Amino acid sequence: MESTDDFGLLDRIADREARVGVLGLGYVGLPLVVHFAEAGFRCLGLDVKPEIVDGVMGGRSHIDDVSSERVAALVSDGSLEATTDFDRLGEVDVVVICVPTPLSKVGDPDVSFIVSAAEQVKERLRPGQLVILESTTYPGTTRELLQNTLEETGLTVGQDFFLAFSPERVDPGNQDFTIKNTPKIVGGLTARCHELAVSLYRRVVDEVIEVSCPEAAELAKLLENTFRAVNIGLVNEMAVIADRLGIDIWEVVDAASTKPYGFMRFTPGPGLGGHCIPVDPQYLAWKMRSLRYRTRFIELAAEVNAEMPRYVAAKTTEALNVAGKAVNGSHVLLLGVSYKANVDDTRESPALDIHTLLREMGAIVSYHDPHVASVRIDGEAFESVPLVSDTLAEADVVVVTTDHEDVDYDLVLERAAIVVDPRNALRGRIGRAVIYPVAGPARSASIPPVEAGSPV
Ligand code: SAJ
Repeated sequence: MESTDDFGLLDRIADREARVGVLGLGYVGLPLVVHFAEAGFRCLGLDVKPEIVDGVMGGRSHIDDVSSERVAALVSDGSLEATTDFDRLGEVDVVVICVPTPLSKVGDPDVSFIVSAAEQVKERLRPGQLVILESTTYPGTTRELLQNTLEETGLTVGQDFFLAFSPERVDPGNQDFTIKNTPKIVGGLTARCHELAVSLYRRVVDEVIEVSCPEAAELAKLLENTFRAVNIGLVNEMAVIADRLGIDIWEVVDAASTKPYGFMRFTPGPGLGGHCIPVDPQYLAWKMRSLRYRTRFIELAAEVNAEMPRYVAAKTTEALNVAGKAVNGSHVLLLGVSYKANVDDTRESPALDIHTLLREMGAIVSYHDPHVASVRIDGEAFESVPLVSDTLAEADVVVVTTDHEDVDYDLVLERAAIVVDPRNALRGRIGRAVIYPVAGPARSASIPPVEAGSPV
């Protein structure tokens, strides 16, 4: 039974009188709550970590994309508060849940953060509240998990409280696409839920994309990131194919990328890192396994991508062999341990797998990463070494595992003996070093260039 009454919430949203709570102040929640506050709403950020809450209340941001100045200004004018006191959830008209959705140790979805957030909201749920889930999750979570938990209060969705799903589309470090100018998908449980959620986001984003139900919104997000995982898997398999054929994969990708329609550029690499792309598709695979359906593209892409660290370790072995050296006892310098260029995040980074694989083969492995001063790998702590002539000269081989922009590649070219370059960070350049791309022939100033017209 749909409520005719929205408890005046629609008007309070329109007048920006509605109080907005954001549960989870990580790389999604903090930018979001700051954005709502800057749009004129009085906001309450909630997090289980006192250090995060104290930081916000002290006018400090722990997220690169949000400056401390912005946080401080909002806290001092009273439009942003943060607390660990979840009893205060009753104060807000809107609760947006932005908690992590990782994988468990066995690779299944870990929705424990959503479950605990739902329980926290349930204990303070009152008539008239709008609850929105933004965390990436499998289709059905909002309806099966959140609605059921919240209705244990005896309140009814669409009548007493309102519920919707709107996937986060925060791309850390992206200066071009912000919360405001990135279209926001919204799917409500009922018409009234939908109307309220759409109205809320229309006040803070340029474009709201309405879908018919939360499941469509949940699956749209998974399609976006599964699309990436599968295409990255495809281009990685193309790299292996090109290598077998003696063809430079980067030349092939660059050439294919000139097609002005019907093609989208992806580039091969040492594997698939980050907390989104390797993870999100597994939420869909898990859900479909429960419905006895195998998501073959997701599984195959995961297999190909997971194999790439081993492929790079094999390339490194090959490069040492050509130089008459065994991996065992060789000094290997990895350039970059974060999962992609110019970030400091090492979650699921393929560089860590490569580090482990080479050490298992007896190599002495060190790393240099201007963004990561230290990292734990298999329980052992490692520190970034300075990128200077000596460290390059001491290395039997250098592997470019992350193509950070702020690395002195000129020095690498001139001081390293051998470079394995799965990221094509050296962009085809020639120098003293013998360079092994992820696919295709080695090159060096001392190797005569390949005659044009024939595969290498
Ligand atoms: N990668 C490749 N080849 C590619 C692209 C990526 O090997 O062509 C690797 C990266 O090195 C990294 C992993 O895949 O290890 C994931 O890279 P990513 O570029 O997808 O970066 P993420 O994980 O930061 O993805 C986020 C996602 N944003 C959200 O979920 C809101 C994704 O949807 C964005 O498209 C992506 O950022 C982006 O474009 O930066």
